[in-house]
Amino acid sequence: MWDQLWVDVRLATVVPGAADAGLIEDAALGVAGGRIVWVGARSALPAAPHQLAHEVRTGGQRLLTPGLVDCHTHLVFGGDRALDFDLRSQGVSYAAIAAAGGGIRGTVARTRGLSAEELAALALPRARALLAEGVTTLEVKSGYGLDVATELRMLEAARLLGRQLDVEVVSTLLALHALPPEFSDDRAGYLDQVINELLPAATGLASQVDVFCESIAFTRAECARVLGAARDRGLAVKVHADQLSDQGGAELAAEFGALSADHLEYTSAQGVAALAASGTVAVLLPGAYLMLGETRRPPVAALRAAGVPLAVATDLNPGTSPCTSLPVALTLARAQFGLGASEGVAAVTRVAAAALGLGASRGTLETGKRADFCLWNLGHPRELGYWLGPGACHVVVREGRVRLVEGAVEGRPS
Ligand code: DI6
Ligand code: FE
Repeated sequence: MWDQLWVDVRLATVVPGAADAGLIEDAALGVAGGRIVWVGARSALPAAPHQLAHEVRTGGQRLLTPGLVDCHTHLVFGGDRALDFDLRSQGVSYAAIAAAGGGIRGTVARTRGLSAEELAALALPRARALLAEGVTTLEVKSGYGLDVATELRMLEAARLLGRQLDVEVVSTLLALHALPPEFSDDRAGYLDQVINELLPAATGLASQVDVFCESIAFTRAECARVLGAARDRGLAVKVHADQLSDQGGAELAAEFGALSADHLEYTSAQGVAALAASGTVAVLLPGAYLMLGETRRPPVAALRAAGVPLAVATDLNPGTSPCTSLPVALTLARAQFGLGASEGVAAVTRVAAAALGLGASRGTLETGKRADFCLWNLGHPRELGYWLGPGACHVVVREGRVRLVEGAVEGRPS
């Protein structure tokens, strides 16, 4: 007997290449031991529902999709940057605010004094907001400590959050984000500290390493040093690439076999070709594009034509993307970057899972995958990435456990 059988659902498998995100009308989904054990048309079920599973749940003709994967967040931080945003609305640029000691360094100043428990408590409502809208796997980056102890506390906070919310958190050491003030005359010294102290200390707490390759952050050569050291330790790598200018960030990501290259607004044709050759996922971050008033779009048509897989994430962070909803980020990506409906659903499920190296175990509704899925108050996959606000998520199931029903947590209290 299976643990659960869902019937009366319109199910989007999100397998590659299928029309309408692999939609199966009047579908059924069987779950046992936290895994998907059966997917298909209800009419093809091998027996009557109550003979197959202990618990039969009806979806009321709602849309069932894989659980969403938010593959790029900076969820853990102190304070906020509402003042920066107000300055930007008066015409001060992101780069000018950063140069004046605000920006990322402003958040660093408000993060360093906090314990891991305090950081987790501040991040908790933001994480809950993401989960309430369908996220079942979540990436969290460090990068607002810029010293060994605080970076480790940020990673510890991410671990605490995962435990408290009973959700899988993939932790990323954002090893190069900004030059800390105490190293303002000693870039090489900071890199030495990152490579010789931070990376060894964070291995085990983080499974991935990220770098911000940008004119206001770190050069391609500096990033290459850190990515090389990360790779030597067996850590997966990713790159904040070409967000504000073309730094060859996409080429750098490809050179190191990165799981993903993120942002990509200024990526060149060569950068696109490099990503295609390396199989690196392009992660689009439409919240940052919107909030920075950016007008240069990532080369989505060229990426698509080259066969680069496209993911979408919130980039949830205080400076450039205070976005706590992955469905909203998807709608922004569709509106601003021209993603199609099926492409969009895949971008927050299957491809986002691949951007975290988790494509084998989640991101589609196929037998053998983790039973992570969402039931939406929607009727067709094209409606995910259409509404520009909350309210569509009806039930979230993580590893076969019903975790959330219309905003109310079911199961283990958190
Ligand atoms: N790019 C971003 O959009 C975030 N980090 C990065 O490298 C912004 C981080 C911030 O402004 O606090
Ligand atoms: Fe980011």
